[in-house]
Amino acid sequence: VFVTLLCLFDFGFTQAVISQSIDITMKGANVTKHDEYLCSGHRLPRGDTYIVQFEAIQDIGQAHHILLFGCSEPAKTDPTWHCGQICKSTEQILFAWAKNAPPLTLPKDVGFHVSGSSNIAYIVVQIHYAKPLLKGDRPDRSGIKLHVTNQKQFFEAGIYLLLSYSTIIRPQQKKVHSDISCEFKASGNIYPFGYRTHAHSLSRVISGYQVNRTTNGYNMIGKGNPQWPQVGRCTYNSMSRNRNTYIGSTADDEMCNFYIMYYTPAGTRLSSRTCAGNNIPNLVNNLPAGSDTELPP
Ligand code: IYT
Ligand code: CU
Ligand code: CU
Repeated sequence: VFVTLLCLFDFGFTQAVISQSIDITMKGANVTKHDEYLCSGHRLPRGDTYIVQFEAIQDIGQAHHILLFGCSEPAKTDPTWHCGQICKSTEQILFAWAKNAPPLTLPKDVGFHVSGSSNIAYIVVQIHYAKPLLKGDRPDRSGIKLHVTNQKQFFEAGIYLLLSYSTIIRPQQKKVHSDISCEFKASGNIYPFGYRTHAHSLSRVISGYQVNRTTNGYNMIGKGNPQWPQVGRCTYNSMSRNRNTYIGSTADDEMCNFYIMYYTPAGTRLSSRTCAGNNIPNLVNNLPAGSDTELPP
């Protein structure tokens, strides 16, 4: 393995590295209402491309959050659209930005593979605008600047999403859990290096663990191995509500999402991208104390 690595490094120094940046921005969004979700699609340059850094571009609109999705084809060809649908077929989340987040540089030798032989030819940017534009403002062009290279990276980045779909949160409860667990095998080592949690107003804490089934150890996301079961837990407080709450997409519903950003040696990316539901309840029974302790606001 060591020799292979050295060869690759040598190769890297003799090859010209072509780097560029690509702006994935709204193509002039007219925001007229509060809480609008608008989308714009961008065709990527042909040929294998590796994203190594994401940086927010803040134009004049008030972007509450920005998401990037990979598509083989976007849902629409309009410059901007109300994003009920993002891609023609399934979308693949690539990056999420929320207010004040600094640029994300991937670890050394890690890239998100897009275009070329990947199934991502387009990137769609989705922006949640909290407020309408002011009178006289020009259309908004906020988005994300991608720093890319055409040089193959030794490691390939991916996102694995843990999510719940069948939880019902009864009213007037101090603590309701929604648990997620899956087991999977990968052909190479998996190194998690970032995570993102997402839920709605009743959510108090979302925790994600990697479980070593040999030692039965529960670690917060760290270094992985090919036997890598994952557990996620969302905890809700419904004391303020007199009705049932279901999983769904509106603010009246709830969600339970734990996104793991990981890298693996190129070519060994996980074939599965999501873990839905509590598939190994035993794993969840032994979650460490503190997994559902409310966090400071
Ligand atoms: C019902 C639910 O939990 N929806 C989430 C997770 C989700 C993400 C993707 C569902 C599907 C996806 O293709 I990517 I189907 C959800 O909608 N999460 C939002 C974004 O829409 C991704 C979020 O901000 O995490
Ligand atoms: Cu938002
Ligand atoms: Cu949501």
